[in-house]
Order: sequence, then C-alpha cells, then structure tokens
Amino acid sequence: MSILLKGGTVVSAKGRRQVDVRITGEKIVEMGTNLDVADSTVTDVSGAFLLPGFIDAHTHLELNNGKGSMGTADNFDTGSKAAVAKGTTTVIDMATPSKGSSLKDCLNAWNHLAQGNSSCDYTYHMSIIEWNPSIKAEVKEMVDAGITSFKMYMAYDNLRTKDGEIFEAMREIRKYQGMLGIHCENGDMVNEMIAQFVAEGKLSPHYHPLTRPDSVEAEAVERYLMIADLANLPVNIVHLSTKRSLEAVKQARARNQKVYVETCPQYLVLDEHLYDGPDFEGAKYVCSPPLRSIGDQQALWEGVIDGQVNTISTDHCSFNFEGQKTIGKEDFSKIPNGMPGVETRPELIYTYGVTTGKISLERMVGLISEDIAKQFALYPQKGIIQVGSDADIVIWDPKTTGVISATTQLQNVDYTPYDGMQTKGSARAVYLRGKKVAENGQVIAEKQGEFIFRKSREK
Ligand code: DUC
Ligand code: ZN
Ligand code: ZN
Ligand code: ZN
Repeated sequence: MSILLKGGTVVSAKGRRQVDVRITGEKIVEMGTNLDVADSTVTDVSGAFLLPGFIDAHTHLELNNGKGSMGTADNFDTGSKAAVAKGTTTVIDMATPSKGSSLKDCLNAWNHLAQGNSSCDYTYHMSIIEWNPSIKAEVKEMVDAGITSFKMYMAYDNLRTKDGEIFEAMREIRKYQGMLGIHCENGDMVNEMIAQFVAEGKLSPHYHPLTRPDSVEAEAVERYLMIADLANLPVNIVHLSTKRSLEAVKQARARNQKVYVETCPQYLVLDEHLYDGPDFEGAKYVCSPPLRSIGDQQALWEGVIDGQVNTISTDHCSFNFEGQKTIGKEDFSKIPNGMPGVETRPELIYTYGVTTGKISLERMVGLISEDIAKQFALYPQKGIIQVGSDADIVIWDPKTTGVISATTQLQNVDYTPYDGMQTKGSARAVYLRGKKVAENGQVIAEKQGEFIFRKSREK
C-alpha cells in the first residue's frame, strides 16, 4: 500500500511542475503524471503546492532548561509541535553546554531531551563555548556522531570565546569539512554600553537596541570573516540583521570567500520602533541582535531577493512575558534575550515575501528548505521532493487567510511578537517521513521525530 498525492504542483528552488507523488514507507518512490492508483491511498491535492518539509536551522528549544526562570518557555515537545503543525519538519537546535562540561555530555543531554519528545526530525549545531585540548579532540567525535555543524559566540560573557580560540576551532572544523556559525556582536562594546546606560539610570527596553547598534554587529562580522579567511573555512553568519553587515559580507565575497548568510523573519517584518511601545511591551522584542531600522529591513529584503542572504531561520528562543521578560522590569539588561518564531516563519515568508511579489515561491523553498539542507549536509535526504528523498512534504494551500494570535498559537509562550498580523497561505497537511503528522495547523500524530545523522560536506 502506498500514498498517492494526486494533482498538486511540486515546487523546488529551481522550478515547479504538476506531477503526482507516490510515497511508500518513509520515502518518495515515484513521481510522474497519471500514476497508477491501484493499491494506493489517493489524496487529491489539486490546487495545492507540494513543498519540501521546511527546515529551521536555528532554534533554542532547550536553552537553560532546568534553570528555572531563565529556561526557555518551549521545549522539544512543545516547540517541535508548533514547528511541524505549520510545515517545519526538521529543526537544527543549538545544543549548548554549560562551562566545564564536555561536548559529549552536551550531546547526550540534548539527545535525552529530544528523543521520544520531538514531533519533527532534528539534529543539532554543537556550541563551542570554551576551547581547550579536550574540546578540540571532541570536534572529530562530534562529526563521527553525525554532528557536522558548530556554533560559537562573540558576545555573551558566559558563551563567548577569544578570537584566537575561534581561529583554532575553525582550523579544527576545517579538517572535517564542518560548518561553523557564529553569533556576531562585539561583546566588549555591548558590555560597555550597557554599563553606561545603567549607570545613567536609563533602564527601559528603549535602551536595549542602543547598546547593540549596527556597528557592534558589523565589526564582529568583519572580524569573523577575516579570521575565517585566515583559517580558509567557509562559514555561516547567523541572524544577520543590518545593511552594514551585508556590506562586510560583500567585501568578503569580493575577495572570493565562501560565506553563508542567515537572517530571520523578525528582521524582515518587524522594526525597532517596537521598543517604544507602552508600558513594558518593548520587552517582548528584546532579542540580540535587536530589531533594526526600516532601512536595514529594506536592505535585508534586497539581500533575500538577490541572493546575498542564503537562508531564513528563526532563532526561536521563547520566554514568557509574565515572569520571565518581567525580570527586567527595572533594568532592561536583565530581560532574557529571545523571541518565539518556529511556528510562524512559513506563513510570514509566504505572506510578506511571496504574495507581495518580492520573491517567488521557488525562492521561498530555497530559503527555508532546500538551501538549508544543502548547507548543513541534510540534502538530498531533506530539502527536496524527489525519488529517494524522505517523504517530508507540506501540502501548501495558497488560498487560506489567517491572523497570528497568542491565543491560538501552539508555541508554549504567553505572547507572539507577530500578534494581529494577517497571513495568507498555510500548510493544509504535513507529512513527516511518509506519515501525515499535521492537518489544518494541528498535530495529528505527535512525537514521530527522529535524530538525523549527517555526514561531512563534500570537499
Ligand atoms: N539571541 C537571542 O535573542 N536569543 C538567543 C540567543 C541569541 O543570540
Ligand atoms: Zn545568536
Ligand atoms: Zn526607542
Ligand atoms: Zn540563536
């Protein structure tokens, strides 16, 4: 018995064609016109697009979990349900060790959190928050365990390493053709500016973005890319948010460096005026990098359109407004940094990118699925609807309309930064490795997610 999806339009980053798709077990086994219906469960998907399951390459589903008020509001259980219900079939979560613990221990901890709890497939970027001989030796162990991508930080005192350590890590990662992504902000500059505002009694969320201006990000991006040039490693820039950072990327590419750029929906559809909302509302948007100017937003859209920006993931890192964001009521620097978003990315990009005519549906598929799969060694198992690939398929209905609301969202958090925003298009059904796991925005088969083992990229 197989599943036959009949009459839909299959879309990839390269184009679209009207073909039937046959699924047997976990895989796509046949594509063509007028496929034989015998021995098949036939679903009529005419009028809908068949998109490869979306991949979110940047989530923090379990940051500080077990650490009380600073633990994320979502976890693998709730975050993965919110993801898969709206079409995201794979997440690459930021596995983040605490100081002094090995990467192996962190990997075990993340496996423990995800295994049997995730409703979408998953893997991790392993965070390197300190550098010493034993961590260095573990880079290869991680690659052997299927974790071929890493994350480092240039800001946050509990997470950042020195430039020389970044350089050393890059040279180690290069040996195994791994991928490195870095949070680019100059941590020293941020600390200085926070101290100054706090000393002056400037304590409202309004000051958060002023402690992390575009120069703080652009300087770190430039430095990172210079170090990567020296180490001869292709690198990823996570959550790039400004025009000036994009200029730095252009310069690196002009000297023939391979650079991947990720941005996030919040930098494309929200802007810095939200920090001036009434009461303490601005705290909802406290994330780093912060929301930016309209000019930056336009530059990012241009980058999305012309290919300077490669991927869009979410940096989903949810904290409740009540009881978590409010920790910083008297001092913005104590507001936990992060916003939810794993649920809303597909509808936001479709609505504000595709239906406005800024990008094609093919480009959307590249940005949130195919090109992510290629960058992070998930392709062609993920990121494409073709024979032999996992049957991760989103039946996308372009005709629906909706309104994003905290009251109806599946994310386990008491607000959404996109509250009240209208959307067009949505996932009518979602298949995860051949099994229908979501329908009309609700999960119908939970905890079906599996760990995806990745091999190193080709040289
Ligand atoms: N920025 C956030 O806002 N949250 C999580 C980590 C990060 O870099
Ligand atoms: Zn970050
Ligand atoms: Zn302001
Ligand atoms: Zn992040």
